[in-house]
Amino acid sequence: MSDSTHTGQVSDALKQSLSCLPGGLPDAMVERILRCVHYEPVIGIMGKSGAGKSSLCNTLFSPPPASVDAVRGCTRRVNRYHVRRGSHTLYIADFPGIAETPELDRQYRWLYRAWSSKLDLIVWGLKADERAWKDDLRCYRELLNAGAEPERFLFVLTQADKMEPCREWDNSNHQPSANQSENLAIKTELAMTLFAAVHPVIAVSATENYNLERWAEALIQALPLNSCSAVSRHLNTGLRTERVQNTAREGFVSIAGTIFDEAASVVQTSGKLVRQLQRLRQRFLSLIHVVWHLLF
Ligand SMILES: Nc1nc2c(ncn2[C@@H]2O[C@H](COP(=O)(O)OP(=O)(O)OP(=O)(O)O)[C@@H](O)[C@H]2O)c(=O)[nH]1
Ligand SMILES: [Mg+2]
Repeated sequence: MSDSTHTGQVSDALKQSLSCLPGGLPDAMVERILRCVHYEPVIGIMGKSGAGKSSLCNTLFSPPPASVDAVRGCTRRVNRYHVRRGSHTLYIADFPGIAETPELDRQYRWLYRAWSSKLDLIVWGLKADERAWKDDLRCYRELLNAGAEPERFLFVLTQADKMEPCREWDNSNHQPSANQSENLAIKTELAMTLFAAVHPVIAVSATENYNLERWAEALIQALPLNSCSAVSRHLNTGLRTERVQNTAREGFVSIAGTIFDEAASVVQTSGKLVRQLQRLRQRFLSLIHVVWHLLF
């Protein structure tokens, strides 16, 4: 069955469940719900050149959208990838990396500032084996000073397999050694402190497929409520874990609750009606919970 058939059936069922509300309220509420369903999030990927931003972005989607270069910085402008699944669209803004040359840096820092307010979330790649994050810190603080909100940033430790002692990486199980794990934990803690990160910092390796499920869960948790379901829809099947789906579903139910409360506030309420509205709200949100997987 197509996306639009599902959406049509769900929208009819939702309107039916709200039919005791007066006037055009059920239609208006369902229209707001559908606007959230078709919301098109934009996720930005920022950080130093060669941090592995494009590679990380490629682990999310299939076929991989970004180009990757081993030596030269290869993202020169903001590549805006359009990812479609059924009637749903997600935009990925893959940014050129900072700290390549001072001239490019001036341009790129301007670019980061111009875009930061347009993004639902900014994933900031920090290379795990990098000794100095001074350029990242400077650029991040500039963005905060220009008004960016710290909760919009999700820092991620990239290329975890290169963490010292890198020769100890377990190539068969794609896991760090005990020494590497210890160093990764120290580096993760350092990133949390230096950047005063709002969301957990997680160490991943895109090429080794290491810790990507945990990272996808952190990504969905860090997103604003209005975009987490829409983003979850586009994750590669392996990354759409039970926890990812639960978090996204709860986020959407919470948005539906807000839509219900705003609509209910215009209804004249007596004591009896308040109790009826509470029961209706519960039934409506249970229905949203059940039909979520048909919408996303
Ligand atoms: N070992 C290892 N190499 C990686 C990993 N992620 C990326 N790389 C390699 O690091 C190099 C740079 O990766 P990119 O994804 O192009 O980095 P970028 O941050 O997009 O670089 P710019 O576009 O220059 O800003 C490439 O050779 C990748 O193959 C990883 O998790 N492990
Ligand atoms: Mg790139």
